[in-house]
Amino acid sequence: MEDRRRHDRTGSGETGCSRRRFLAYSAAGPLALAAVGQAPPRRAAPGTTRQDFVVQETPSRYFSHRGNGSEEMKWGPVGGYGDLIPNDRFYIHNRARPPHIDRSSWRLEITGDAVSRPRSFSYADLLALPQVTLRRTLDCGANCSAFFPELPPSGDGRWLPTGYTQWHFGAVGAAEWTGVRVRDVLAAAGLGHAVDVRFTGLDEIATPEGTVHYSEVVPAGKALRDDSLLVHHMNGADLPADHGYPLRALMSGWGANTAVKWLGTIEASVRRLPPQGPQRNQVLIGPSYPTPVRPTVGRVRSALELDDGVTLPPGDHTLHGRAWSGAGTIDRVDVAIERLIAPGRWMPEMPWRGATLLTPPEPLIWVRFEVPWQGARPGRYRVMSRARDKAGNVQPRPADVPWNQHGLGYDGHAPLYLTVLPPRTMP
Ligand SMILES: Nc1nc2c(c(=O)[nH]1)N[C@H]1C(S)=C(S)[C@@H](COP(=O)(O)O)O[C@H]1N2
Ligand SMILES: [Mo]
Repeated sequence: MEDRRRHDRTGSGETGCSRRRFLAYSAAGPLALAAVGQAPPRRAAPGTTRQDFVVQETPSRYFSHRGNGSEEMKWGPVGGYGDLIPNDRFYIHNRARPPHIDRSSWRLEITGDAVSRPRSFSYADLLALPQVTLRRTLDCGANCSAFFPELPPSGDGRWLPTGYTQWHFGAVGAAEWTGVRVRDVLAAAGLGHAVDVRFTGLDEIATPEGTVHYSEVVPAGKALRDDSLLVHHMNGADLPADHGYPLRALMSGWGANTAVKWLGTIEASVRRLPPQGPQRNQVLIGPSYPTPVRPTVGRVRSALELDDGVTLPPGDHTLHGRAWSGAGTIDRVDVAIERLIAPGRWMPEMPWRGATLLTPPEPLIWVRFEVPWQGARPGRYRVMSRARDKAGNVQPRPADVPWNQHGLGYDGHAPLYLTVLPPRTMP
C-alpha cells in the first residue's frame, strides 16, 4: 500500500491524505530532503495544513497547490496581466512559514573573512545607497519537474525523491525589482578579494536533522555583478511576506533558488563555502551525470497562456505564450499541435510553426509570443511550444532531456492538453 502511494503521480497535488501530510512535513520540495529514497516520516507536525507555509490567499483560480509552501501560478489568467505578474498572483516556493519581521528593528548582517569592517545595515541604511530597478524573470530551477519520468529511462531503479514538488509550467514569474547592488553593500563593509558569498534567510526550516536556515552560496564572480541585487520592492510595492519581506537576493538569470528571501546575513569568504541545508540537494545527479553538476543559469523554457485541460470553441484561435532563458534573449519560438486519433495515438494537426514575438526581446525577461490556429475542429489536442535563445539553447524533445534525481533543470518542450468542443456543448 505504502509502495503504491509512492508511485502515485497525478500531478494534482491531491494524491491522498498520507502523501499530503508528508509534503507538509517535508518542507514541500525536492530540495528539502537530505537523502534520496528515505522513508516518509510517519506523521506531520501538529497543526500543520497545506497552507502553513504561505501567508497570502492563493485562490484555486490563480494557483495550483503543489504542496505546503509550493503554490504554482496558473497560466490561464496570465494573458490578462501584461509583461509583469501581479504580486498576489506570483508563484510561491517557501520551505517554511515566512518569518514575521519588523522592518524598523530588522538588520542585515555583513560578515566573513573577505570584509575588513563587518557591520550591519538597517533598512534606512540600504535606502541611502544607489537604487537600481530591473525587469527580470524569476524561474524555479525545478520548474517543469513534473515532465520528468519518475523513474530514470535507463531503468537504474532510483526514484525521484518522494514528495518532490510536481511543478508544471508555472513556477515562474516576472516582475520589476528595485533594490541595491550586492557589490555596493559589501564594499561598504570593506570588501577585499572574495571567492564565495553566502546569503542566509531568517526562515527556519524543519528537517530530519533539525532546524536550518535557507541559505545559498553564490560564487563572488556572480554575486558582485552589476545586476546582482538585494531587492526590497517588487512591482513598485514592498516585497510581500511570501516573497521575502523586507529584503531578498536577485541573481539575474540564475535559478530562483539563489534568490534568498527574508535575508538576515551575507557572508563574504576568501575560500569556497560548503552548501548547507536545501542547497546540498540542488545538484544534478543520475545516470547521465557521472559527477554531480550544480545548475546555475536558468534554462530556456516556454509556456502557453492556457490552463491544462481547458476547453475551447471550434473555429479560429490565436494561441499566446511566453518564453524565457537565463542565458540570453529569446530569438525564436515554434508551436506545434497534435490531435488524439485513438487512445494514446497523436497525429500532427499543426506542424512546428514559427510564432510571432510580440515584445522587443529584452535580456533576462520573458518574451510574449502568439501563433494563429485556424479552423480548430472538435477533438482532443495537445499543444507544445519550443523556444530558442541567442546563446543557441533550444528546448529539446522530452525524451532527450537527461533525467536527474531531484527533478531539476527540465528544459524540454512539454504537452498542454485541451479539448475543442462542438459549439452547443461549450460550457
Ligand atoms: N529564505 C528562503 N529563500 C528562498 C526559498 C526559501 O524556501 N527560503 N525558496 C527559494 C526557491 S527554491 C525559489 S523557486 C524562490 C521562490 O521565490 P518566490 O516564492 O518569491 O516566487 O525563492 C527562493 N528563496
Ligand atoms: Mo524553487
